[in-house]
Amino acid sequence: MPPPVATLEAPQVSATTQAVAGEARRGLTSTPKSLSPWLFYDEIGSRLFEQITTLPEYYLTRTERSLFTAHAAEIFSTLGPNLTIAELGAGTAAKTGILLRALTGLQPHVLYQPIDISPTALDEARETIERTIPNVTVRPQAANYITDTVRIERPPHTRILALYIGSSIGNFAPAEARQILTRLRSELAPGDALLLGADLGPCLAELTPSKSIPTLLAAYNDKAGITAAFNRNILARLNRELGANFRPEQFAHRALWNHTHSRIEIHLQSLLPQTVHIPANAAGPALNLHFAQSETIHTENSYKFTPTAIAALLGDANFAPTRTFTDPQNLFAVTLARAI
Ligand code: AVI
Repeated sequence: MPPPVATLEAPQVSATTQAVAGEARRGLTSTPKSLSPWLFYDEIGSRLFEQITTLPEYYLTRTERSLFTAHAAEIFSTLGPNLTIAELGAGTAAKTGILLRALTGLQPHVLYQPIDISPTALDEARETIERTIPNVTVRPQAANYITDTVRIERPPHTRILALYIGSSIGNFAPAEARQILTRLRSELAPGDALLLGADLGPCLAELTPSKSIPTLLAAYNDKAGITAAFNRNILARLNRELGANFRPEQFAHRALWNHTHSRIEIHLQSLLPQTVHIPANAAGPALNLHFAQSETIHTENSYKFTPTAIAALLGDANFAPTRTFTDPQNLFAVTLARAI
């Protein structure tokens, strides 16, 4: 057998690690410093987010779920028969079961197409839905709906109901949000529909009652500190994946309401002057990052909407809102819209 040949090939770096390295370099060498919220969702961060959705202060998930339970029958009677369902950013599809179960009561078979960047979440979604809801076929698609065009299958004689729920739309700046909905609309035909979940803003002139700013702030500053752990995990992830030496406990979790932009902003604030090292990687040479005391890394925006703003966003993407469902406290809105 010939001796192994020494090669000068670079060590293999996964596409994800390369993207993490690129985003860390972009965001942490910018002024002000920022990191994109997609970095939250590694395995640990996804688990922490699941915990957030069960917190007493985080009203979003349970309120949207209660709206689905209360209005699923009405949503499907408005839409009529022969639907197939596609979901952007489905994750483990925890809330979607309510809608699928209601639909299987109205048509003999449902094709459900969850789309998500995480193959593990999609596996879990398929396993749970097919095990617990008869007559649903799950056809998952691992894709990044933010950057890639997704394919939505249309069985003969069916219309598509696209789901974009959980107020994920709120984690994008208005122009990006319009782009996501416009790209989704390009996969649909007139007469198809969209169900959009969006968190409502505080102190809204057009809604009585409307939530208070303290209620909103509490959802992002929970007493158990899970949101703080979720936020700091972004630094721990850079340590794990890039060999950085962040000390996450030296950064405080900050969530504040930005009235001008109608958004919650999440930051990590340096508690002292400090320097952090990130070794050289596929994205470039080593970095020594200096943090002044109180300097922040902006890690997320969570936009909050008025019903008028939701209608305008949908209209810009060629959807016409047909019904909006809100809870008695006007915390959250689920809007049904027709593709036009
Ligand atoms: C996923 N997204 C809708 C959440 C939100 O409320 O903006 C992410 C989150 N960030 C902190 N807590 C929850």
